[in-house]
Amino acid sequence: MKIYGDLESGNCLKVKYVADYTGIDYDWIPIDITQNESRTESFLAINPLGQVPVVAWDDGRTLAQSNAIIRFLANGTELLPDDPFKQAQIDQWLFWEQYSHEPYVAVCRFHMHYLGKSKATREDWRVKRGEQALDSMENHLSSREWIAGEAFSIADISLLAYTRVADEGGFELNRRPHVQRWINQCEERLKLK
Ligand SMILES: N[C@@H](CCC(=O)N[C@@H](CS)C(=O)NCC(=O)O)C(=O)O
Repeated sequence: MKIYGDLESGNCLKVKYVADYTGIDYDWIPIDITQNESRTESFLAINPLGQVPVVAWDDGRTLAQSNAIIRFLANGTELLPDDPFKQAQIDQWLFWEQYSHEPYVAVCRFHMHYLGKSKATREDWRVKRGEQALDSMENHLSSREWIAGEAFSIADISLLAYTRVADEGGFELNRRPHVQRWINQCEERLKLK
């Protein structure tokens, strides 16, 4: 399996985290999105949408969209229970991550971290939605150990990717102790520290 990704991208790191945790063998193919490497003819042949992450197998199959990829890779592992309702509980957080968290937290981080722009130049409406997403997580995690169900899952990995670097987008993690505790737990599980 080949993972095409940029190591600065949380969406790509989700895939790496799941592959490393579950022991899946892969080749990492670096794609530097700042150098438009996701727009070359050879890359567009793998993902016509021009985005990383994308995964390719020797038999010609490809799969894009970080949460679809991690959901597929996690099948049959402890990161995704077999029970359909428990899977749906995880899915609700994967969808929430893409609709209510990533477009705000990750895009503010892109603005500052990738483009080198100042915190003051972030879009107010986007900052507001990012703060709301992190507050929702703080509230949710105040009474639970993990994001979905009783165990560490791909819901945690999906949300971890951009939450752990939210400070690079100008968001304060210091005043969110439950989120911080959860980040530490996830990082320990993934051996990121
Ligand atoms: N919803 C997609 C988002 C993918 C995405 O936005 N990828 C960015 C990097 S994080 C990218 O490839 N940007 C380069 C481009 O759009 O040209 C996912 O979850 O995989």
